[in-house]
Amino acid sequence: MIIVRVDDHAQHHATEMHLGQLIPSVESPARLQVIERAVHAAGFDDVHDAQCIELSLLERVHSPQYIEFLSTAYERWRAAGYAGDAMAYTWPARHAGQTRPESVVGQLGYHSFSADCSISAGTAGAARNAAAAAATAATHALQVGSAFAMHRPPGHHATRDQFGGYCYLNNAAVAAQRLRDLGAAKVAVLDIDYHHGNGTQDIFYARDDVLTCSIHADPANRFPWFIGYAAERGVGAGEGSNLNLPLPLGSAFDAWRDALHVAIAAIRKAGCDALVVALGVDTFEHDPISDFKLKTEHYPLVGTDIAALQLPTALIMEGGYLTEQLGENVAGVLQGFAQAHRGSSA
Ligand code: SP5
Ligand code: ZN
Repeated sequence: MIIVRVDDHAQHHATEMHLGQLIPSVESPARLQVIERAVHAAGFDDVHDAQCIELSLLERVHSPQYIEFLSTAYERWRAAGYAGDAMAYTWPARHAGQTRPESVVGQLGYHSFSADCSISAGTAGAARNAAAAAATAATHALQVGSAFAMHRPPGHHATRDQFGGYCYLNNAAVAAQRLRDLGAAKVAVLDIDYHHGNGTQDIFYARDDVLTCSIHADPANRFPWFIGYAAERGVGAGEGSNLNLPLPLGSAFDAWRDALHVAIAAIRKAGCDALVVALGVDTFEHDPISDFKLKTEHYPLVGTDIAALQLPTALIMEGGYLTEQLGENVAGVLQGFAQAHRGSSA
């Protein structure tokens, strides 16, 4: 398995609105340091730099207007004289028109859906590097069988033109689009982060060439609250190409693994020829913001189960917050996967 690394992620450290208080985001630079250390300690030494990502690929996933907004928002915010990180305070009211305000303050509301993250110095660059890592991992996956994009910030909450949930560019969607562009006829995205992959669902909702599956905490009780329900199955040509498997709060590995097997069966049935794994390990029993009950010993089994699909696979880092076992849990998935995946001789 190839490991794709990024530069400059530590310059992204946003502010999070948490139950009435602004705090440094739990999606911290320290997360990636811990993950990098554990992945290397586990013996993964085929490490490649992320290659620069073409704007044309990003624009097949995100709107050009949004990409431009992201890359200039922090400077515009500071130039307007505001302090701290760039953060919205007004979102479009229900039944509001589609007007996109001129001011950076209005645009922050237009281009975000939650206040758990903001745009700091370094956010645009780190997000771009993460998307680049995801695209690079997709390319390597087709060439050698599998690759892991080891980056932050995560991506699966970012929609075509909104950030939220610590996510700015949808790295998993970029990887899926890259796989399509390189010739995979049908791509599956399997999202195992604790939270629903709303952005990925949204981006591919009307498409039949990307099957999106997500196993997550019931949104009736957890972020992202308004999306992630089982009844959401896709629309138009994409009807039947979205599978949501919400689980009750407190779910343990047995129930979680049953859902994993449902998703894997759906991916097999759809005849997908490449796979993107949105790899969050915030399902861990001691995760500071989540409440599933997976244990460290379960993560290699997760990797093994996914490898049984025997598809070219790009594993894309998503959530999982700072705990003593964060790195070990990520490396555990990779090890379980690598041992069971036969890769490719191409
Ligand atoms: C990629 C990902 O896992 N995003 C999750 C975003 C969830 N944000 C809302 C949850 C708020 C938790 N706040 C934590 C404060 C810790 N004291
Ligand atoms: Zn998550």
